[in-house]
Amino acid sequence: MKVHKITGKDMHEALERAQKMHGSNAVVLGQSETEGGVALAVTTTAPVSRTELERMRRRADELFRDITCEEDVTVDARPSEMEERLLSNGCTPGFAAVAAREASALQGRHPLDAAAEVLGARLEVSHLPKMQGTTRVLALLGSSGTGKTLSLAKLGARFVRAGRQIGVAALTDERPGAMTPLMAYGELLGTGVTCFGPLDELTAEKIGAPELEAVLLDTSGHIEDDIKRLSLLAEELSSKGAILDVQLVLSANQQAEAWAALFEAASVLPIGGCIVTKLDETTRPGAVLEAIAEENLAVSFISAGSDLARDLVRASPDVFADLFLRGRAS
Ligand SMILES: Nc1nc2c(ncn2[C@@H]2O[C@H](COP(=O)(O)OP(=O)(O)OP(=O)(O)O)[C@@H](O)[C@H]2O)c(=O)[nH]1
Ligand SMILES: [Mg+2]
Repeated sequence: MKVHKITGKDMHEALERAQKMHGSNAVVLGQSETEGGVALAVTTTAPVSRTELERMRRRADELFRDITCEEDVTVDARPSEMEERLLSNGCTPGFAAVAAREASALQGRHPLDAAAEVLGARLEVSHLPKMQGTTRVLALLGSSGTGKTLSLAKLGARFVRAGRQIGVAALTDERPGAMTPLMAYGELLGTGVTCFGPLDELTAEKIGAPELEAVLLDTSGHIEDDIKRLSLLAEELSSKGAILDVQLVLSANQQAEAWAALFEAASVLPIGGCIVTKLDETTRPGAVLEAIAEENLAVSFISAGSDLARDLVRASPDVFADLFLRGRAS
């Protein structure tokens, strides 16, 4: 698939030249005024998909932008291997094109090494360092069924293994049976669970500050209610020298609209990072990573399975590059 730039002193002449050079099947992708008249971007290969049409249009824009470029030039609009991989792993054409351009500008590397370097740096890694003398309340916020409770249990297991002194608490909605899994995890971790019902007062003391180093706080999955309660908790904790660190739990197999709604609603809270779950249940992990990168949010952990000990992996540039380019974390 090629995109050609044709110029003429006016539209009529440019169209005539396009037809003469590329036949009557030539399709005009775009037009632009030039100093000497008008420029057209044309192709003779009909795009097979919307994505391909978008890519061709972008190439046309590039041709128009480059005012020093000779007339009647042709550029190859075939996507690079990196772009192909990003598109098939769920990224948008715009994201793929910009990343590919940045990678091709890196000199002296194998193209895939350059791609990994660019993509690994697309997202920040969120760290959860120990804070001497301050309780960090890590609240897991996300819509129902995204994996909040299981991620909390996996995180808890990591903290306990590392000898860190933690507590477990939950904002509950009083659904019968909703707390059963978390109660079982609390027993397994040896922490128990402090539950806060919709009418219970949330205080720093009740949640475990300042004694505990960290408290893992599960939420109910009713985003609006959870956010209201977490906003009050943020104020309460900061007045007592503790901090609230909200981790957004995003399931990789959700629709982009669900992630966007969560980002928007949670923007009033202190967001420390994101936990991406269910990466084993999508073939397009690039979509959720791109959505997080667009929000300038960091990622703390990723999850690709329900094994308590094995399936929570620390985020890193290598993990991001693998997900973008290979569609899975190695
Ligand atoms: N395959 C897979 N399953 C997961 C993953 N994370 C969680 N699950 C499963 O997803 C289901 C929901 O997980 P929960 O942790 O209960 O989700 P939740 O967000 O707490 O759900 P609610 O409390 O109802 O809002 C469970 O069956 C988990 O085992 C993952 O990374 N991969
Ligand atoms: Mg839950």
